[in-house]
Amino acid sequence: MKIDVVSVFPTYLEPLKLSLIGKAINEGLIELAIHDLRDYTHDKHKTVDEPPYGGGPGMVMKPEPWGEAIDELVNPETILVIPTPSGRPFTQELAQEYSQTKHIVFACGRFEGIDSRIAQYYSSNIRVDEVSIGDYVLAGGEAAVLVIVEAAARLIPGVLGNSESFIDDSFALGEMAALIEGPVYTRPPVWRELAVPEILLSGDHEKIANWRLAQARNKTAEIRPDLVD
Ligand code: 6GU
Repeated sequence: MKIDVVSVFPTYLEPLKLSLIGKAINEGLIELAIHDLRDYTHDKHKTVDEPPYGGGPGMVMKPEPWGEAIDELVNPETILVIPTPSGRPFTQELAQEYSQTKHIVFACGRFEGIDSRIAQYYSSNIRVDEVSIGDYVLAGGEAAVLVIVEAAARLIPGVLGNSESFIDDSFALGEMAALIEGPVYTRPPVWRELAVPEILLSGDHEKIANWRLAQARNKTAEIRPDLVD
């Protein structure tokens, strides 16, 4: 999988080179390139934003530098992802889809966003996803890209050490579909007078699986009733 990220704060994306994703890059499972939007400007001040037409607060990102950057990076199979609080919700299902995508270009807007003609223009030739990671407002798309790439990358076969370790994730698709994972424990068996539930020490794998499913259902009903049928 190839990932290109365009941003006015390219160093914001450096954490992608750490840990799980860094390892996947070193192993050739992911190819990552980070681009500075200002490299696609031509004026002395490397201008990327201007006041919005129609008035209002803040600044809007000009289409020209974005057009030059995206033209250089995309091919007909690329998905162009534009993180924005006005996008469609980013979900585990979309993470799964992105994990199977050959090439994604992320366009990180700052300020009040990118001139809407960018999404409009590229939509007629390639898939353009305007995506939001939640109901709150960030100062720019960079933090959202960290979230989206991490969620997708760990689903690429070979990226996680143990290929089973995402099967019962909260929100994983499959048997535990749309359930929040229940509590987890490791040694010691008693810590500050708190004991690990006895059933987990029983060695009865069927009983343990049923217990975990019940725990997941209870926790989901309690804190995410919206996920329960
Ligand atoms: Cl993807 N971008 C910004 N700027 N704010 C957000 C967001 C994205 N998702 C939620 N809030």
